[in-house]
Amino acid sequence: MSTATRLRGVVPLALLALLAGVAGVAGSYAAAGFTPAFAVAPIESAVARVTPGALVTFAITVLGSLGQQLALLGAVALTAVLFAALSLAGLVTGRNVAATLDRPAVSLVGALLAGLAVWTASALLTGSLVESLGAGLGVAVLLTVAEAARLVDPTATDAERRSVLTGLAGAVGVVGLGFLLGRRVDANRSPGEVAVTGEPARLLADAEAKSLDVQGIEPLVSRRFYQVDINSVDPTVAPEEWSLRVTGAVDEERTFDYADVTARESHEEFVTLRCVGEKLNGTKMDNALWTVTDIMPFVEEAGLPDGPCCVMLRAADGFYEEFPLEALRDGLLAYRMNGRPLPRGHGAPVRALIPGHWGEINVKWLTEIEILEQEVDGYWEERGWHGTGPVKPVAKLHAVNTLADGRTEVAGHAYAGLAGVSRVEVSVDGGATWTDADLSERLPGTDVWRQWVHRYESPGREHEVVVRMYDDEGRMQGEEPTGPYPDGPAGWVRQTVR
Ligand SMILES: Nc1nc2c(c(=O)[nH]1)N[C@H]1C(S)=C(S)[C@@H](COP(=O)(O)O)O[C@H]1N2
Ligand SMILES: [Mo]
Repeated sequence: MSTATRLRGVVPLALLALLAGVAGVAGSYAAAGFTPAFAVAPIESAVARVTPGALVTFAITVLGSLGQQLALLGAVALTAVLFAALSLAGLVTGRNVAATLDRPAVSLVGALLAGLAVWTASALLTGSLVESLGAGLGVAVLLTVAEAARLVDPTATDAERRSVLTGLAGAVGVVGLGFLLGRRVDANRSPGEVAVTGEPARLLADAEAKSLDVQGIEPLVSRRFYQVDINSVDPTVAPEEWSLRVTGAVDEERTFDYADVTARESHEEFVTLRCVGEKLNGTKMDNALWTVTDIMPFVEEAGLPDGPCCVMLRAADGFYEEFPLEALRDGLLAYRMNGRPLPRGHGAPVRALIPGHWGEINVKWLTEIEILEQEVDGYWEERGWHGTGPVKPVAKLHAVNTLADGRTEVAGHAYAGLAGVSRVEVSVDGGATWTDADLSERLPGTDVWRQWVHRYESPGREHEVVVRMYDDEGRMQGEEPTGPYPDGPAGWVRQTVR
């Protein structure tokens, strides 16, 4: 056989294998939904772990959420290729055995072998034997159908092509079905609407009443709370299987379960979070009402000696952040958000809140509090960021409206963590003159943002609006603009308005 003929023989096999790989991913999604049992999840997090910090930073600061979508897409492709390689091995084995025995139908065994290999691989990757059946079935079904189409008349000149085309149709079917099934799995897992009552309802109503009547800015309790994760697929941790370990430099390591946390004295607290990696005038800053209990009693029950400087919080998604023990003293465990159980995307069943600090140390899906005698780097610090400290002050400008009376309305939020927000000033002439903006009434709490609004007679031409804030000590925020990397964006927000 000439090399060209040989190559021509390989192409349909490779195509079939690729289609099988795609069907395997679809089958995996059908069985697991968007959970860690989805075979793409461990691949994506493995890739994220080995990706150089500079590239991750580029993705965050330049690509934003597109970066995360690309990462997911890349992981889907990688998983499909992995499944395709296993499918190819199965296919080739099946056909070789069939040729040796001179019994063409035996090649169907290849489809079975491929399915078994993919099932095993997925189970090894995800640790979920049952859900991994979906991936194996997707592959086995697709290859069986395609091989069967070829076996109808294996010696015909178009046999391979018939097989590939049938495989293509099969893959379209499996992907469509997989998508529908996977979506159902996801929908079944999300909790229905729960009515909010009691203290949370009262506080949420209060926040709504205090929210400024302005189009285009989030109310004081965000309608859509931003989400930042190291992985696209979030952990699924049921309260009954959750536990929190207190480890490291303590007298005696302790483990607590969900009931231990929720049985404690709790209270409702407004806490604002902001991501160190966001743009200066970005949207990764939000506020919610959390049901919380203090973190320190758990540490003290394990016995906290005098020496340790620091703490490492670890999570079910493999995330970890380290910071001074001092900051943990104000730390909270949150298990409800806006009067409802903590959503999966925000760290269910229990997350940490570290008031006044950048979002990243507010570890979600918390599993371990490790007390340390020495400083070490956390996940983002290993990648060059310095996001464990207090947040920087900011006054954002998110709404520019024209009012019915022709005036211009500009508005946004101001936040400075525990330093508080006492005043926001606006300039509509590029910083030459300044006027006090109106502020929303304060919400109870020490780590909460405020809204500001300013209405003025438009000069009728292009002009530059500048915003700056003052904290509770009367300190004005710095003017100098800096990008997010490495320790968070700073400076006055400026915007050209016409
Ligand atoms: N386990 C875990 N906790 C995490 C993260 C994460 O990826 N994994 N992201 C952190 C970052 S960078 C931020 S800004 C906040 C965001 O919290 P949110 O997603 O609830 O808004 O969570 C922090 N806690
Ligand atoms: Mo963040």
